[in-house]
Amino acid sequence: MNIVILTGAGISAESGVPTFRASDGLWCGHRVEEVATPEGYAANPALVQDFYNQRRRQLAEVKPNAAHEALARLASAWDGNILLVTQNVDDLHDRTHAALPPKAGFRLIHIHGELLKARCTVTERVIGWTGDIDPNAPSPFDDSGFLRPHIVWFGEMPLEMEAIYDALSDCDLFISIGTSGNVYPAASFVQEARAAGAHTVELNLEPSLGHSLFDEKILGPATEVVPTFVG
Ligand code: BJW
Repeated sequence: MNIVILTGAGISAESGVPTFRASDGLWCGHRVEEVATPEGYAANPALVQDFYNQRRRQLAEVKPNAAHEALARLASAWDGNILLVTQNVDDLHDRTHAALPPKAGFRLIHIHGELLKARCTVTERVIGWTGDIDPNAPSPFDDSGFLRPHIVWFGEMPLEMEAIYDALSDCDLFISIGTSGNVYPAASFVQEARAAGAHTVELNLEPSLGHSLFDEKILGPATEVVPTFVG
């Protein structure tokens, strides 16, 4: 049996990583267009780098929670394929999976990029990056460019789409965890999974925009509902 799991900001909320669309959420104090679009970056790279530098620093203060751990246990016990697609740019899934032996048939994709990576604006080369990015420093790969956060902003192409659609087309179970369903193409994955005949399950604190597309809905905090569902 092949499983595709989609996670959003809600799975990391109880680790202390703010979600986006809550009233006290991540966009609070910023217009989305200012910090999460290529146009915002072009207009004010220092503001955008500061926003992501702060969030990169916050990663040192947070830890994976019981929901991340339950998914890692599932992945290490499961005999079929599991594709874990996260919209989150934190590294909390990476940390829990790295703590367990590698498992054939398991793959983690960060569809919206990763805070702990930077990308050259000219060559598009990606490198691991744990400190602040200096908005004025030339790129180490091409000194006519800069390093930018390896993040998928609005209007940019999400990562690894071919692998994701391949897995969705051959998926028996689709589980969506802690995402509001506001952002495409991730919000439409449930429809792809349904078209493949998959059973669809939503685990969320509040129903997502696309909640009617799920066969099963379990409401509650991720640290409770995910370990219970995964068993
Ligand atoms: C809990 C909880 C707890 C809380 N326990 N749960 C129509 C079709 C296709 C595209 C578009 C379209 N209309 C417009 C578009 C374009 C656009 C888009 O979707 N716009 C919308 C606003 C409508 N999309 C794009 O531009 C994307 N690119 C693209 O479409 O390229 C073309 C293409 C088309 C088709 C196929 C392939 C390509 C790119 C989108 C990039 C999104 N980037 C961001 C910022 C990234 C970096 C950063 O972190 O700064 O990604 S936006 C932001 O939203 C972030 C998130 O990953 C994403 C999703 O948010 P998420 O995770 O759902 O968080 P919230 O806050 O919305 O919800 C939190 C949830 O948690 C809630 O449900 C709570 O209930 C729950 N929760 N506590 C369990 N304790």
